[in-house]
Amino acid sequence: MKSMDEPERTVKAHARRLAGVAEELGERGVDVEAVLREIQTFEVQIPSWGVGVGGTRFGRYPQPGMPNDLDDKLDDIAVLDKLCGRAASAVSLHIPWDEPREPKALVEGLRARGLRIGSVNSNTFQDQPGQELSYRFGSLAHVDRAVRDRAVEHNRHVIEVGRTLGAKSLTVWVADGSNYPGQIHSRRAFERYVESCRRIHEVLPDDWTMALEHKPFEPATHHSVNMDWGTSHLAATRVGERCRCLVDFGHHPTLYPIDVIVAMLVADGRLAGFHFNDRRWADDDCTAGSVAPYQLFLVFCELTMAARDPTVKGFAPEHMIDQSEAIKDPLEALLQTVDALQLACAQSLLVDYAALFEAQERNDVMQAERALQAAFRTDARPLVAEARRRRGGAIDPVEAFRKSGYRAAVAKVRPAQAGEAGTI
Ligand code: PSV
Ligand code: MN
Repeated sequence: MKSMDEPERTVKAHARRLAGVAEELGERGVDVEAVLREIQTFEVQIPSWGVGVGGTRFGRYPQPGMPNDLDDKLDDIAVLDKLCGRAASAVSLHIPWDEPREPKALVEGLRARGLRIGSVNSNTFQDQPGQELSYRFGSLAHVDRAVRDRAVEHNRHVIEVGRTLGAKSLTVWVADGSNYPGQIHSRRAFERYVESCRRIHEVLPDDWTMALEHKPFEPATHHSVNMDWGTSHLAATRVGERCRCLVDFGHHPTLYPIDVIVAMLVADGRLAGFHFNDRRWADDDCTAGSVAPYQLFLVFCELTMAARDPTVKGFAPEHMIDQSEAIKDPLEALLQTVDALQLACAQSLLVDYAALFEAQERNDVMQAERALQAAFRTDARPLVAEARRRRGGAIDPVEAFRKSGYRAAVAKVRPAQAGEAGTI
């Protein structure tokens, strides 16, 4: 992709808006330079599966220029990373979806593009071609020891691949659960799940962590074996010291306050990190911050509070995006997502926490809420754009991406993908 010479009008408007917000924040006693520095440290991992077009069970509409292999995906992520000012340099892989043929060559491929590996994700929620022991009735929690062994073995294999790539964490999500009441013995299934996870934890390299991801349902329609943060926490504490809980924004009952889940996991040192998206139904369907930006902001407030609290030890959550775009250009959606995350991060840095805590102590509900809303309702977009610009990124990444003509250029060389029929 060519260098970013953004339109004069974008550059001028940015300078004007930045000066305006800097003046307002200066009057409120905010150290704007310190905020800009902190925004610049924000990083989020990009999933290898996130740069392709997604779909639903009704079908999938291919778009021109979609990536066809891991190299294409890395090319796309490198473009994204550059536009975002290097906030998205780590790539998270699902194995076997993006199993590298030559892990060592992948290390080189990442390095050549200024990227690096993030977490590695195991996939035991699908049978692979020719797989004899099926996951139809579960994987790590299956009643049959042989199936569990296979699923444990797969996770150990993912750790091995991740080691060669330089990864430091394994993410485990299983589809295990039930479609009908009575189908499985819930408690025993949970115990089998924990036992299998323990066998994975046993071989975890010393400097690695392992993340369990919960989800209430789907594809299991009655319940998932790891169905909520409480179950996930119980499992993690039983599995081992380096096992934590991952919070995917889509995986909660409607209106559940995700910020409070985060607070609880921080309280016990078990927050692994996030899969960012926004929730409309059961899973990773929407661009982060597109539906409930206040919820996203509240989560970032919890993170900022934890990071500044000396009593919270070893706080280092991993941020990752996990969303699926059926309609938008997936790269544009990811640009929008990184921007939304940086914005929520910036807003959380603008909260007057001293005033917030003081209002809480006085049971002054109004002033406590006003402390949050004053930050949320500040237009922090120029701060995010400036932080990005200082790291070589674009003031307006989506505009710069469109202007670059990248998608049209790759569409000429990437074979078109076939549409897929729905399965209903
Ligand atoms: C499951 O719905 C999930 O959120 C898990 O993170 C999977 O690994 C990912 O989506 C991709 O299907
Ligand atoms: Mn997820």
